[in-house]
Amino acid sequence: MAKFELPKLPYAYNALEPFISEKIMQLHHDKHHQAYLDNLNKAIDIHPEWGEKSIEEILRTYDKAPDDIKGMLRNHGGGYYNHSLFWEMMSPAKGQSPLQSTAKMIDAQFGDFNTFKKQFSEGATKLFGSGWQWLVLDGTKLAFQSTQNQESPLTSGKIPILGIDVWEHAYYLDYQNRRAEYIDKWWNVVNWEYVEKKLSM
Ligand code: MN3
Repeated sequence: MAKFELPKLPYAYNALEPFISEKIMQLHHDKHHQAYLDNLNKAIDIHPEWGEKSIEEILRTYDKAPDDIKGMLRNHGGGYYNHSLFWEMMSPAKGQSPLQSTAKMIDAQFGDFNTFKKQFSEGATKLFGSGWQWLVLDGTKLAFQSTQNQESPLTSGKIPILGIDVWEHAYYLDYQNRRAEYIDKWWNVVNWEYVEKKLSM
């Protein structure tokens, strides 16, 4: 019995154009996200007791899982969770800016928004291979984190606030090898309302 389900995209496939194309969103959600989900559910079929945990709990504790599903939980559980967040972290309401408490926290931690944006983008650009660049809560402080493959910030005790997928499947059809350009355009579709809500939780 499949425990986890594919969340619906909270907007139309073409809603993030011209920054992220309909074609990418279709493949990314319907094929890539679906594959992470299917493989996560396969792991849970092998050891159903792991299906009694939330995905967050799985990602915090998979190190204690049996060896035959540990890697599946890390890679596919992480991929399932990261993409579920990623769709929510973007919005068709293009060109938003950080809202009140977010702006305040960013200024306090990084000096100003442009410095924050530059450092986040640099982290995303320099990440070697496939992975994610995150803004996380580390205790009560905002911090950057780069993770390889589908590793979740939850595994190292951080809370993901905002993240960008820099796997080639996230941008290759639109930007080919120009990752920096993809990152630059991606700022247009950041869902700052989502970030504000996460930070006031
Ligand atoms: Mn992806």
